[in-house]
Amino acid sequence: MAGILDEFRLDGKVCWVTGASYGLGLAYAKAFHEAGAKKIVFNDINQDLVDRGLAAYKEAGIDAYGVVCDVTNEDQVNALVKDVEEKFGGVDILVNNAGIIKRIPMVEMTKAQWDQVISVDLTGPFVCSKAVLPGMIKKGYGKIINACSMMSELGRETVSAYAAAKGGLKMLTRNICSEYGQYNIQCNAIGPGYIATPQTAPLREKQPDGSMHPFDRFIRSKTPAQRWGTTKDLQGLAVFLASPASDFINGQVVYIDGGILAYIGQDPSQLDESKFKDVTGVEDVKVNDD
Ligand code: NAP
Ligand code: GCO
Repeated sequence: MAGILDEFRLDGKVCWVTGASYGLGLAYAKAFHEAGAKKIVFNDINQDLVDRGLAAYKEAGIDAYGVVCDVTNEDQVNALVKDVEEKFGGVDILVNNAGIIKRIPMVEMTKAQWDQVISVDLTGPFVCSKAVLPGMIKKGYGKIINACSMMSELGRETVSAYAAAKGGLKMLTRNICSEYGQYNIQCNAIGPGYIATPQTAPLREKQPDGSMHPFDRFIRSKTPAQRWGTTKDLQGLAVFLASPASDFINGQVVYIDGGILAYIGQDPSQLDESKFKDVTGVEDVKVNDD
């Protein structure tokens, strides 16, 4: 007899995770595989990254399908979706994970830099979702999971374009839910707090004198758990939102932040550094920060 844990399984499902050669995307894909997914499809922007991803999946015992595809390029995205339909029967679960950040004060940010962030982080999910929705409507089944952020709720210095994109992505999540929920399609978002990945590596780098990066200390003072998150912290929610267990959850952003959004924070100078746990699970492949 099927029990409650079977509701969390992804048997027979084709999962496409964008920008998943490393970082959070790779962690989501590994979790989907473990939950029984039939095929993991991922893309990245060049062959080097796809090859790196393929090696990582192979090492994890996953026969993934990796494709060079820029999420901002509608022709490439449509070609990927068509190819996946022909080879594996169409995308059942899409994770709009690909994202970039530019940490530049707003008055110094060029319009081209702004456009690039909005294009990858907001337009990319629109383009990819638009491409998979007709197949999902036909099947009467589909899950779309967007990569929101603390910056879907909060602002901070230097991340204006990223915050605007992630705030917009929260509303795109609600709109996909509103428009396509009638076809048994659920669109939700994961809102990670500060997670140790290459994207956040510059914020954790030790100072030349060996001391902690001030932002590292700041984040721990803002996080009741007093640590950075790891990719493992996010895997359970990803599987839940991809699985039948969440079939009546739609249009939500679920934050996994160690309590940041609930807490006003404490004076960073009062933190006892000797009690900090080191972060684990950092995939040290490439630092993406320009
Ligand atoms: P990451 O380590 O930088 O990985 C992002 C991936 O997306 C990279 O493989 C990147 O390739 C790829 N990518 C960038 N532009 C692309 C494009 N146009 N088309 C296809 N792929 C593209 O980031 P992460 O930390 O794993 O984060 C994953 C997602 O979660 C992002 O949307 C991020 O904003 C979000 N998020 C992260 C955190 C965190 O603390 N780490 C917190 C909240 C939300 P390149 O290496 O070539 O750029
Ligand atoms: C930053 C960070 C963030 C995080 C994440 C928070 O510079 O503040 O990179 O934006 O990556 O999105 O949830």
